Amino acid sequence: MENSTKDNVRVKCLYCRANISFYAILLFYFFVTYPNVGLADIQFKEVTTDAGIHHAGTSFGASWGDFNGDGWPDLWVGNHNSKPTLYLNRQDGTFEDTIDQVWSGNPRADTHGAAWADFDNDGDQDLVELVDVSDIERTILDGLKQSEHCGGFSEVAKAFWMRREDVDLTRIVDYALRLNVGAVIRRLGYLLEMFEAGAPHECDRLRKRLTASYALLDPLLPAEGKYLARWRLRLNVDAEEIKSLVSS
Ligand SMILES: [Ca+2]
Ligand SMILES: [Ca+2]
Repeated sequence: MENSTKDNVRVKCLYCRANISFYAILLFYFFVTYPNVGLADIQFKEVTTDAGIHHAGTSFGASWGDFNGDGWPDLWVGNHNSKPTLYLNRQDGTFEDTIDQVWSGNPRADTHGAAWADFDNDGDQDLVELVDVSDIERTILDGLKQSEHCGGFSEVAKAFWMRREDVDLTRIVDYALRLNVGAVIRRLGYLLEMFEAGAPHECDRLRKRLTASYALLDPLLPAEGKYLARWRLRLNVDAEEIKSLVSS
């Protein structure tokens, strides 16, 4: 009985070896007869310039999405530390850079990855671009200085409100005084008081730097609205409008 079992095992092993040998010979014959089988019949052609892709430089991310909802994929390229590009698909194998028509953010942003998705669930695709931020205080001051890169004063106010518990008031006032840009000092003081976020001492430090001239609260909007002597600002954005915006 025991010998019979050993014989069975031996027979099965021989059968396995025979099978393996058979398939090895079959594969060898197959590849000798058809040497190109297994290599995909796909080739590539350099069409970057012809397609209208012109930017050369570092980028940490590129993402396909249908920006205009025409069913053709468009391409967002973050272009690290330089202005991004949004290549609109012309549906003929070429693309058009439309970034200046649709975007006015910080052209020196430390951009990384990006992704398209319908974040607000309204049926069209939206884009999220991840940006490295050194610290929140500098970022807010950058926004107050160059509001055109972040959508205007209201957007900066919104960002401040969302991160108000993370903002170090002494540090942001220190930064503002060191930066020494009159419009920034005025807008920061107004922002702190509007949200009742600033300690009186910090606002006093800012007010001591004020000069007689006036600045616009939002440099992107027309020069209109009442003058606020306390911060030497012309209020071309309504404070209540901003408050309702940030609380929505
Ligand atoms: Ca498209
Ligand atoms: Ca959407």
